[in-house]
Formats: sequence, structure tokens, C-alpha cells
Amino acid sequence: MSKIFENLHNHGSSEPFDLALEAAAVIAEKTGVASHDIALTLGSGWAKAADLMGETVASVPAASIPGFLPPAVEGHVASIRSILLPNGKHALVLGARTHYYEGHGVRRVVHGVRTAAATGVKTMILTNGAGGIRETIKPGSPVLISDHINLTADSPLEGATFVDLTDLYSHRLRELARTVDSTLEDGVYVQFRGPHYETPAEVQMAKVMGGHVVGMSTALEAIAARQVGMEVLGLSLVTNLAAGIQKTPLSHQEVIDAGREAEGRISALLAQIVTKL
Ligand code: 8IG
Repeated sequence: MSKIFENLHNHGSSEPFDLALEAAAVIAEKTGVASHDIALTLGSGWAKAADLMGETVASVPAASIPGFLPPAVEGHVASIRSILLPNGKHALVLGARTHYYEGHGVRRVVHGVRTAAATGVKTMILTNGAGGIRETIKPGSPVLISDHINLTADSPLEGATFVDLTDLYSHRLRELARTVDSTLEDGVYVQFRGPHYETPAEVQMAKVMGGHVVGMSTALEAIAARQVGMEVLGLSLVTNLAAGIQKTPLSHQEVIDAGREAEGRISALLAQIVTKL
């Protein structure tokens, strides 16, 4: 195992980390950037941030990097981009998220995060589109993830790997985000397995449990990020109110439309946050 994984807590197989190191080597070779500082996974509604952050040094098809799968959802992009930020730092944009519901196993789901760590990344930014549970969260608003509830009944960790998740979503980074927009609110993200949306009863369960937004990603990735010692910033774009909170049925089209509508605003916000890291 390379020294780059010096913060690694692992009592399972080293195979996923070896594959991440392989992927990182290919990224270094194809982008010409030896190491990266920040990585971002851009979910529904967040994609434009990549264009606003800085200068794209290289864009590589994700499928040409070891361990990455082509995206399963229409509207998702499948490239890995290296961006030079105005402050001289290098950001790696992972445009190819593999969702848990695709059924390829949790190793595939967190491969991007582990690859980011293998390229040298210390700050992992995870973004997503989500359903809002709290009535006060309007569709189109971004939420800072302050904690999560993982309802997948799975973990990216293998073996007796007991990783602490206190302050998983860095308090420091949330405060930094609020220096860009002081109105940003915290929320607890509940990851369901999907790909179906929740029933209204499940949304009520998530609410009683202390959840504020629901989605189908991020929690497993955040755990994997913490395992390798990265600091995590999580952002949800509420594209719809969760089932039963809104009175009309949920549609994927609605999610895409809300994402498009909010895209410019929230992408600019994220780009500003990134330049402050
Ligand atoms: I965008 O309402 C988006 N993703 N589970 N529920 C779940 N995932 C989502 C939702 C939602 N909206």
C-alpha cells in the first residue's frame, strides 16, 4: 500500500485500494497533473460548478480509468476532469457516480472517493439532488449536510474496521461554506437504497428519525472518505419535496427540471466555496 493512504483504517482486503492506486496513476498520466488537492462528485443540479471553478486542464472519459463504470442515468455526465483553481490548487471533478441501486456492489460505489484519495486529495466534496422532508426547505435550495442516516444496511468498510463518524461532515467546512452564503442551512441526509422513491410512510419514518433530506447516494461515499482520512463537505440540492410532503407524485423529469432551474445559482455558490478551501 502506498504512503498516500497513510490515514487508511482498513482491516479488510487491500484490493479496492490497489485498484484506486491504479486509477490514480492513470489519471496522473492522462491529465498530466501528478496530484490533486480537492475532489468533487457533482450530482443532479451541480454539474455547472466545474465550468465556473477554474481552468479545465484535462477531461478524460471515466470509462478509460480502471474501476469506473459508465453512468446509468440519463442527465449524468461521465468524465473525470482536472481543474486548475485560481489559487493554484488542483481539483478533480468526478462526473461518474456509480449508485448503490445499480447493483454493482458497494466497492464500485466508493471507488471514485478512494481514487480521489489516491491522487492525494484531502478534501472531498459530495453533492447530490435530494427530496426535502422539512416543509421549510423550498425546492431549488441547497442544504449543507451536517450528518447522515444510512438506510442501505450496507457499508463500504470490510472486516473489523471501526471508523469514527463523529463530525463526518466537517463543521469547519460547513462554516467556511457559510462565509460564502450565510443563509445556508444544515440538514441530516437520509440515504435510501432506491431506485424507487420512498412511500409517504417511509418519508414520515425518516422525518421521525431526524432526517431533513432524502436521497440515494452520498452516505456510503462519505464513510469511505472518512476511512481514508479525508475531510468531507456534503451539499444537497433539494429538487423536490419528498413523497407525501408534496401532494403530487414524484417524477424524474421534475427532478431534472428543478436541477436545471437552480443549476446556475448553486453552481456559482459551490465554485465560490471551492476557491476558499
Ligand atoms: I433528486 O425524493 C431526488 N433524489 N430517495 N427521494 C430519494 N432520492 C431522491 C429524491 C427523493 N429526490
